[in-house]
Amino acid sequence: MKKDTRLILAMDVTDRDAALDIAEKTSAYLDAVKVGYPLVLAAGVDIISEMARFAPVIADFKVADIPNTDRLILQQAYRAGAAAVIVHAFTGRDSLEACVAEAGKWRRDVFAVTEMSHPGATDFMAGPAEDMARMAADCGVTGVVAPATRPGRVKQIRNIVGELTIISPGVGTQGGSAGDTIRAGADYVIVGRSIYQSDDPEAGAKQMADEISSVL
Ligand code: OMP
Repeated sequence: MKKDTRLILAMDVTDRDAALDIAEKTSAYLDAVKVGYPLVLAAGVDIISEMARFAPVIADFKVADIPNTDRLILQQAYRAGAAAVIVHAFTGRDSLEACVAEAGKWRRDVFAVTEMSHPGATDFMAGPAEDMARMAADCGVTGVVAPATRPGRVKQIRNIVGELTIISPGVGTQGGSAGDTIRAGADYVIVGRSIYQSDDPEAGAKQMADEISSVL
């Protein structure tokens, strides 16, 4: 993945044409676009290759199953044109290893979720998040997902994963700040609604990219 603007747009837009229009308008400011269930279920899996015309696509399928099912899901995501897939780490080492092996076959990336960004993540996920980050690094993932809503946690997870890539959602609508998240050690921030729901997504993406570059 290129590391230019360090901005990943979460394209949780459920209208295919609107999503493609926003991708085209914002692509100059994006290092990647993240596509998940909302858009893929609305528009079909071909939306991944259509989006890939504008930016590398991270398929956010939060894969969380037994190793064989995980492997099959990643295979389909990469076949559809995804540059990377997001998987859960809580399913354990064997499942994560299957994901890393499949990513390796395709020479693509895989990111493992540690602690999520929403308040409910503190109910269960926060406790084992550092162990999950350690295991994910040990399994050979490309990187991990860590919460921009808690920059302190990004910093702690950075200490665990070393040079691995950290991508951080929760900036904007969820309350996180792009600058604080990058300063805490994230490589990229993931931003959705505060860009795609704004009156001018292109200006919104530019503003976010400028904010990031101001702290680099
Ligand atoms: P906004 O809240 O609209 O900026 O979107 C954030 C995006 O990041 C959504 O696509 C979420 O599904 C995703 N996300 C989180 O918000 N929190 C997480 O902990 C993990 C993810 C993710 O894996 O991308």
